[in-house]
Amino acid sequence: MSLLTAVVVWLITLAISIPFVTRTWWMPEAITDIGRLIDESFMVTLAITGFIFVVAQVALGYTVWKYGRKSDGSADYTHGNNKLEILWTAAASVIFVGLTLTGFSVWAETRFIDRRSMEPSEGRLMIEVTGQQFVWNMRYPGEDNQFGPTDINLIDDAAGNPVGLDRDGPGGADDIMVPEMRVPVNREVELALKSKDVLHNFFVPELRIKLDTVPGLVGTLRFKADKEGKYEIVCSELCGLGHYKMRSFLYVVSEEEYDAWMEEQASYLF
Ligand SMILES: [Cu+2]
Repeated sequence: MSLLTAVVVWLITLAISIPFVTRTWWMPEAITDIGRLIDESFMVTLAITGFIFVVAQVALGYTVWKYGRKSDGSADYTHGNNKLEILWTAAASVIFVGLTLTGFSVWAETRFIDRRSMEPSEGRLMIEVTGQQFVWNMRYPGEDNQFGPTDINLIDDAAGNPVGLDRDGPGGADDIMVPEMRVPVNREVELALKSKDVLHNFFVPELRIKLDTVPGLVGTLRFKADKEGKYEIVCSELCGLGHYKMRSFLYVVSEEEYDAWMEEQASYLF
């Protein structure tokens, strides 16, 4: 009977491991350099924790098999083993701190940007993303590369002004508001993430970036997509009844296609 239990434990372990080894239901392919580095970091973590998981489950099965209920009662009672406690606590600490140190720079690369104003950074395409129940609003600074001022009294969803942009303010006349995101391939993009109402979360799986949008705060994310295509933008923070349909799309297109689109958007303004 103990052997049967042990075999069941081992079979479950094997079944759980198969999708990870064969990469069934895997993540979509990363489309940024940083995304690929994050994947590397992820694989190192998965290999270490996966190895420990399998070893622990094999040991569990073996223990059940060897010391399961037996008529001769051969198992001993133990008060614990300090040496072992110290050993595995130290080992876990080394692994966790080590993984943090190796993954830290990759993680920081997409997030730590000096952002005290809404001025576009040198050479980057700046896009302001405002989450609201239940849509994503993208704002481009337009030809002058400067975002116009906003005023809460000017917010009017029905009139196509979800962020209260003041068209008469400095730099406001040419700002472009769209429900979808379009960026040129291989261009550094910087996002300023905001929320109008509750917490949302901006997530594009292929970019491997994800950040809460918090009312009153400006979050920043950076990316440089190197593969053209259409990618889903999802809200991954439960934000209300319509959360499930809060999605948009990121289009990574050629420089020419992007310019043509920008021109078309600008033509609607005047
Ligand atoms: Cu949301």
